[in-house]
Amino acid sequence: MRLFVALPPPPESLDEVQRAFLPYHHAWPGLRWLSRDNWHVTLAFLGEVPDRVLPRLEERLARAAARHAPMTFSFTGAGAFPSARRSRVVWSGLDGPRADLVKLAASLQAGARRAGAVETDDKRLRPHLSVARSREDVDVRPLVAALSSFTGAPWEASEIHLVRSDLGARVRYQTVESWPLSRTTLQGG
Ligand code: 2AM
Repeated sequence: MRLFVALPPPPESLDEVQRAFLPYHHAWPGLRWLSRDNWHVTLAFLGEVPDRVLPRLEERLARAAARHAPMTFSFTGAGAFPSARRSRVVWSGLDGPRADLVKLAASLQAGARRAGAVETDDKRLRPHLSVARSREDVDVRPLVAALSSFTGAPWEASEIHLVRSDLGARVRYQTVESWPLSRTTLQGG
């Protein structure tokens, strides 16, 4: 099955992002706005994982989650991959302890690899919430500029989800399992 690990932001925070982008939908017909039900912050893309690897994978992810503490983020502005001038993916960014998030993602990826998930995407994480995609390059610089002052309320990232992605006419995401970020500051290191 095709799997990834993600942070599920709270619905109120997704509402804020949705409200911020909504006024621009009609002006950008080249963008395909993603279903709000599917919005998430990807931490690690694991690719195709054999069923037999799942128990070991879940053990490793649980262990990695337990080694990290909850973190506070807020959504901020807009950006695009690979660039605003030639965008294929439009996203909102995350303000907060990005270095901690990158560390969490690296530890999830390392755990997944050790468990036998061999297709993990090892590119360095650039934390974002994807909201739209396009098949062609779209110059979204005016959209990025218009949303530059958007900042959502702070929210706590306190758990990770292992999500199954079923590709088809309509992409479907289903949470397989979730674990709390349960390190307390008292435990140290
Ligand atoms: P995204 O985070 O920009 O939306 C499932 O495909 C999720 O994993 C999506 O959220 C997707 O992009 C993310 N992802 C990260 N690396 C990926 C890759 N190499 N292939 C497909 N999706 C990837």
